[in-house]
Amino acid sequence: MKIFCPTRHRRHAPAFDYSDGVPPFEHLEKPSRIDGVLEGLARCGLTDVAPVDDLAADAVAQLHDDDYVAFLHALCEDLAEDEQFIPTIFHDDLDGAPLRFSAGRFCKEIGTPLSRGSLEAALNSAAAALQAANQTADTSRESFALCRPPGHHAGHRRYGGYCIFNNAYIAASAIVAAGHRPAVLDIDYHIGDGSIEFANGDAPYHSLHADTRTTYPYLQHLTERPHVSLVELPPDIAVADYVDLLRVELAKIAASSTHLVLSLGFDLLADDYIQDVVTAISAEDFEPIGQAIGALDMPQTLILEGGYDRDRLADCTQAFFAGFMPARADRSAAP
Ligand code: OKP
Ligand code: ZN
Repeated sequence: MKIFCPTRHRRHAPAFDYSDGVPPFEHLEKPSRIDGVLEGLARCGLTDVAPVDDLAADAVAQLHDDDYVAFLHALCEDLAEDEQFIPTIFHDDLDGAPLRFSAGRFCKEIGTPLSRGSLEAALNSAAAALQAANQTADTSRESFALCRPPGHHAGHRRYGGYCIFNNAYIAASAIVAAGHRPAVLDIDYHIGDGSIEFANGDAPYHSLHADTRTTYPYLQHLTERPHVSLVELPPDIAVADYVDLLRVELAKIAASSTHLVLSLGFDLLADDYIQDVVTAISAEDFEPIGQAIGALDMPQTLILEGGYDRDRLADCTQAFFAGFMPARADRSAAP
């Protein structure tokens, strides 16, 4: 499996995170997460790492709105090297306001502070997704993009939830452009409310996620619609039940699509600090999850999303690929 690792992701390094009722705290969507994932991959012998230096400006311009991308360019350029930017005002009549007071048009959550390097890092993260998708489309072999910042909360014209550009749909769009029919399957603990904006008949969206009403992004009226399949996880879910729910989505995807784009978050891990409704999933439990997904007999592009327990990310990654890689091999050996 080829691994696509962005080389500029450290340019985005949010210092503080914000949540209701607590003082600002250390931001855990941090550069060292990638080191944890790489360590887990190496333990599985997965060391075919391609560094990605590119910026996917064209692919991002095709997916996201022009005024949103132009805003990010102008803002990041305006920031001092050591500055972290969070908007202060949010209402619907900010068009034409001074640059720093217009950000509330696009920012939907203040736990995603931007810095001078954030745009460069987000474009580089999108480039990793794009290269992984192109490699899978060209060779039918699985690829893994170590995207950072993550992407599934980023919509056409909004950032937040640690996400700036939608890496999974950057990948899906490239696979569509190559003439295939991908499905996006999101196993991050959170729903990809950004990804949902991009779901369509060419690239449907499937997600298993914690209750969206009581967990980020706290959406109260989310419902299924054509090309969007949503599975809410019950509290304290354990791996056997999780894999049962997962198999139902995998069967739907097998019936409708030719390629898989996997939004791979490791924040399903019990007690990841981000969980409002906790799971009963251990690091080792990622093995049967990886196994079930790897057995889906179609080319797969994996896109990193969340997972914030820096000390256990390597264990989660190792377990996932200990299940995933043998399942890929078995499936290619099948007659
Ligand atoms: C990004 B990803 C909850 C605060 C939530 C944002 C969470 C972003 C998750 N008290 N802060 O892993 O889906
Ligand atoms: Zn998440």
